[in-house]
Amino acid sequence: MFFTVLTIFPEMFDPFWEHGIIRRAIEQKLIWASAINIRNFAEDRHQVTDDRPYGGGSGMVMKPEPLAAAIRDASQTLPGAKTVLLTPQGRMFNQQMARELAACVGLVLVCGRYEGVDERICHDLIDYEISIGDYVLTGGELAAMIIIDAVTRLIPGALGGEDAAEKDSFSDGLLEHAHYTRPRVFEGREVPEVLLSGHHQEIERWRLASSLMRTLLKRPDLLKNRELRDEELEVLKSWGSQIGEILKFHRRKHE
Ligand code: 4FV
Repeated sequence: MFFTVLTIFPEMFDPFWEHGIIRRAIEQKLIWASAINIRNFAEDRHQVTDDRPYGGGSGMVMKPEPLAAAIRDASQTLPGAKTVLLTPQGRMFNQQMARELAACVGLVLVCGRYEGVDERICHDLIDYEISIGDYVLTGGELAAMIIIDAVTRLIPGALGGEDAAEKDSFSDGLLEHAHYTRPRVFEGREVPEVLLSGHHQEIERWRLASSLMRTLLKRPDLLKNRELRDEELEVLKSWGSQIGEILKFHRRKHE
């Protein structure tokens, strides 16, 4: 998969390309990634990429000409790649969108700065407007890194274990189960016995229960209108009957 980032601060990406899963994916030629300076496409000798907003007001706006030239150049270099503008106006990024983007041949990620980009860029040069959250950043670069990171780890082989990404939070719409590693006892807290049992079925059932409980407690919104798998239904029913017993006992005690 190809990633081209258009930014006035390409050097921000140097450390990003050189560490962890992203570095390994580049070394394994699972991804090709480059950050291009939009200033290279500004024709004036000061390579100006921003100007004052029409209608007045504070701040500056990114000029359309250098941006359009940069996007067209990147799109020619990456035939079939989708162009993405990182903006608070965009569709909210999530794991499902990461999966969709991972199916693309490439992404041209446009990073705004200042108050944003001239609106005329969005009309016919941008395929997707994506937001990473309802807050305002000083630039789209961090958002571009988040998208490249979340998409790259979904590329087969990027995480090492073939199926590692399938076990992700949100991969099945639930939060991930609790994780434990050595030591068996840490500051008086023990690792759940079942995880030491070697009973893979029991361990899978425990992990499912852990996932459901964490999702129920921390993100009940994720369970709303979500189809339950049989084994999930079984776990919730068992909890339901246990809660039923407790309530029955409570009612009897207070009649
Ligand atoms: C942003 C977001 C974001 C807006 C003006 C860059 C800034 C500045 N991008 N998700 N939230 N962008 O705040 O993606 O140009």
